[in-house]
Amino acid sequence: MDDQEYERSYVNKQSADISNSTVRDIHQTTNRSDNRLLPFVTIIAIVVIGLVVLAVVVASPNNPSTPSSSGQVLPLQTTTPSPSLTATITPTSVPRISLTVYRRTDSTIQVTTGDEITIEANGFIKVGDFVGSVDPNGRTAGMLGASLESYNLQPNFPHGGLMCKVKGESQWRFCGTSLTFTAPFSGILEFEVNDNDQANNSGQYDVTVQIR
Ligand SMILES: [Ca+2]
Repeated sequence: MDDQEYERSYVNKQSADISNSTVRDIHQTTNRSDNRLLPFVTIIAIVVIGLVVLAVVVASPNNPSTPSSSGQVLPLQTTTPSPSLTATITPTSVPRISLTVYRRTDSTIQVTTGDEITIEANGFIKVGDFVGSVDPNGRTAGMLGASLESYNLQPNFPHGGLMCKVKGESQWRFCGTSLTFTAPFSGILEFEVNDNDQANNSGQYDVTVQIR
């Protein structure tokens, strides 16, 4: 090997050494960079995961404590179904007690204090040749408007009309074709035809009584 060859060989060796050293330095530098970045990458990953979890929790529609825009906690909304009202009211059947009346009648119908008594009546009674037949409402005047008070048991009630009371009451009630009243005390119901001469009468009133 002459001097020139030795010089070229030496230069090539130095170049190779320099290249190897550079590659080694770059590799070490890269490793150091990786080692410094690792903690930051880990922290960023944890933060991103945390944000995703928080977003999912906040966006949950069933979250009862989702704050409103004003910062207040809204109550959990519940849906209460409206009740369907299907109850059917069936009227209580009140027994009807029937009897006929053509004169004073002490019935066997017992009432108690506070009972609501409903009486209905129809039919006709001929109260005399002069007046003729009347229904339970009676008649207030005879022919040509003549007064009939003198033929009455109860002067101020229509002649021949149906009257009633609870046994023990001092005054008759005018019943007519329909009357509802409250029993002032307990007792039996009494009926009467407002006519002071019943011997010349014919016919009858058909009466029904309901007690509630
Ligand atoms: Ca009569």
